[in-house]
Amino acid sequence: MRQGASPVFSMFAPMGAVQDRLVEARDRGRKLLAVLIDPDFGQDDALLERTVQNACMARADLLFVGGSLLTTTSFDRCVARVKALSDRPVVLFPGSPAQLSGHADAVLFLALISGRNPELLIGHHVTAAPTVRALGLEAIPTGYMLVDGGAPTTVSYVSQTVPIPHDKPGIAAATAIAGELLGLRTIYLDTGSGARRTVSPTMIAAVRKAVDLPIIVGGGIRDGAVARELCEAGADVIVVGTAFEQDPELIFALSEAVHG
Ligand code: 1GP
Repeated sequence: MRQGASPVFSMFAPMGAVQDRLVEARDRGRKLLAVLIDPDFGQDDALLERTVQNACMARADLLFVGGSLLTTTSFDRCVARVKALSDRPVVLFPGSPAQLSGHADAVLFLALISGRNPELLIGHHVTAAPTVRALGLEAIPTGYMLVDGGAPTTVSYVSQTVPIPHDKPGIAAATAIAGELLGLRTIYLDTGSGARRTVSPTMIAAVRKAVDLPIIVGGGIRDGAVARELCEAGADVIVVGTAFEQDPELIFALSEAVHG
């Protein structure tokens, strides 16, 4: 059961509510901003509080929590704190089956479809599924595609997968179509946290043309003009983590750019 819900949450409460928001945003051409909170970073209570409060004040649409490699043992506490501080849907972006919490509203149930690591295509899902069900979390079947962002990232190392080359939009489009045909409900194009380069607008446009699914884009996004360009190419949700850790006030400009 979800615990610690704020009264404001009732707007988003029904199962499937987060997925519905993604589809509605795509249908209406309304772009969404997701703030990614790394639970290791979230151990600093004051910084976490400031980041979440800024996210709410700046009208960020979603709060993602997760990371590909965590050192904290207080993942659940971090999610509970984010939920208690915010009136936004809290969505888990788990790097492993250990990153589940009943304090969240939903989980991106990620299949790393750009890779060929069976554990990340089905193994971790089998491990996590009973807990996801028991917690009553909304699971959003997500085709996660790692794209080369100019240098190896933690996620490429930890997942032991080869990213899609940055200049191969056709591979990304074919992979996204496969994900859609397999029944996945959203596509996440990511160059990884702190990447030097974002996913290219050309690749986003190719994926947009290939599938109807909502498209989430993250990795290396640091300024509003770039975020806007990625939205115009077809991204429905822009995810930013590292840039807000470095400058929590940046969220206001980014939010304005994304919301247009
Ligand atoms: C990483 O998409 C996210 O998986 C966000 O990346 O930390 O570079 O913003 P950044």
